[in-house]
Amino acid sequence: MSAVLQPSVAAERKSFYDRIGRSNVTPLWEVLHGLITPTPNTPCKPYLWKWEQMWPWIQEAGRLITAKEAERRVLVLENPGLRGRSSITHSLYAGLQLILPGEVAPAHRHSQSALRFILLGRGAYTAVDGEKVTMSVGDFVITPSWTFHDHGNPSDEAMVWLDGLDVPLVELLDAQFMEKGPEETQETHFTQGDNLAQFGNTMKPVEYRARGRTSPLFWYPYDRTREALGVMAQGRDPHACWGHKLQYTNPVTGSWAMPTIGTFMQLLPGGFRGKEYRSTDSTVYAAVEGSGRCRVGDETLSFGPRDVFVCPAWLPYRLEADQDAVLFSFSDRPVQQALDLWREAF
Ligand code: 1HN
Repeated sequence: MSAVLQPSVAAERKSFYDRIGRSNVTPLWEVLHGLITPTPNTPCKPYLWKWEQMWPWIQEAGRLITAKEAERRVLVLENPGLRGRSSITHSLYAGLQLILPGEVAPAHRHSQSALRFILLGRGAYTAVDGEKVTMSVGDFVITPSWTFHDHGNPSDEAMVWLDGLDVPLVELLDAQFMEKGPEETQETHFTQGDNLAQFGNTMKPVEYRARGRTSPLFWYPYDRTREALGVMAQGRDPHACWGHKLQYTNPVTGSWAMPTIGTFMQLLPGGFRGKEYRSTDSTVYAAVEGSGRCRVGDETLSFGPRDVFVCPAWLPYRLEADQDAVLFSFSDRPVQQALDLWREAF
């Protein structure tokens, strides 16, 4: 509003706002410019969680509480601009989950979709609607909305993964439901490898009928993804912004692997100096191999294996690699694209 106002006009307006305010009415002109901004005005800040700092805290959590008692023993990665809201971006949740040898995390299901990206260990499993997969570092695993899931670690190593969920998005829509499973641990009825055999070979069982948009393939093992990126890097020039980047897909529809969360893996060749990039989907990155930097705003986030960092919506950033670096990432891009909202610029 204009800076100089006659005191009488200002007082009249104030009194008007107060009167209508008591009946839950408010003038748009006082808030319009903060509401509809020329470019995204996200509370999300760039941030880096270093594994070397997180790992002692994860181990400490392991001594303080069991997986069963906690239901899920997770340290939530809260964006500094969204403290107290269990959010790593405005629309997404992320946390680091620890499951120790011999532990189980009991079965439950919820409307929120979840992804697991394995950072440490091998041999723990997740069971999704009666199908079990054993996981290793770099694997991407999906728990579709409203499917029962429990985790267990029969191995002799601690396992840590990055959980990514659409919790804030589902909360915004007030569409959440949750229930505990009838048993702590699901009876599983397929052998390891069955899910990949059915859907992981550009084929599908003839009798398959989709139950939703989420990929029926729920385990994307790292060795296949890494091999694909390695072969691409041998024969092609990297993209100037993102190097060699693959998007995980639902093999039956060719669309996103998850309806609300887009997931990616990219390889930045050693010495890569990426050009500036921005997009409207705030993005969470987890480094798998190699080291490098993300230059975002006036900050430099130096990443190595198992570090997690966030690039907020529309803030330009550049990626750099020292040796070949592999980055997993996720964002709400499928939602924005479905609503014709997504933009990128480079
Ligand atoms: C959940 O179900 C898991 O199943 C992990 O491992 C983290 C965070 C919020 C809500 C549900 C899991 C979660 C979660």
